[in-house]
Amino acid sequence: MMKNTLKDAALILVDIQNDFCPDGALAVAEGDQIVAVVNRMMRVFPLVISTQDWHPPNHISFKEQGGPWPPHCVRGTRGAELHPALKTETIKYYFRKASSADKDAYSEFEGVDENNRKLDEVLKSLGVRKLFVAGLATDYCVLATVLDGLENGYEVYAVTDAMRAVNVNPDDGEKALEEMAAKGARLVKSDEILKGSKPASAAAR
Ligand code: VGL
Ligand code: ZN
Repeated sequence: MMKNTLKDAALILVDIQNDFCPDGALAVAEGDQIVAVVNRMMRVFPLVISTQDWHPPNHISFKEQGGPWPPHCVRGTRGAELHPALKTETIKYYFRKASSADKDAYSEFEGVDENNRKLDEVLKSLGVRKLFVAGLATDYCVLATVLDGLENGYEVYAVTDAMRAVNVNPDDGEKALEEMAAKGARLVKSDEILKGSKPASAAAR
């Protein structure tokens, strides 16, 4: 199904960080279970990008500042680190977002890499046309990133078994998937991607 279609594709790994995994500060149920799935998927993509929620200690989204969340993903802490089992060898770019105290951001399109480049700029410069989005959490940063990807003109695939939801309300994750699909994203399973795909050559990365 996906044969030969991943040449101009990027795998975007959204916020696979300790604080969004069980025992983390903003734990997502089964958040850690996606790690094995994304580790398997990476090898068929010519480009893999990882992102992080990266807040200062007094961030506006934290309850003490009137925000909705417990403190999480504070820059430089263990909770903000990527899950230790995530394979990083093929990750080419790292983006971080929501780094200033007075502004929150859910979409990874608002983040910057180590050279202060925006995600859209890097993707366009590399000729990427398709985004495969996985990560945490389905109902916040994955949703916002998928919708922004569509708005920025990409063909967007949401890899449904490689994401988990916060589910403040029990069906938030389901609703997020419905919204993605309604706006034009394609919902796929990691197996469908892996089935017809050969490993990407290291040179392509
Ligand atoms: C996220 C809630 C707060 C996310 C980030 O990465 O989905 N959710 N900050
Ligand atoms: Zn956050």
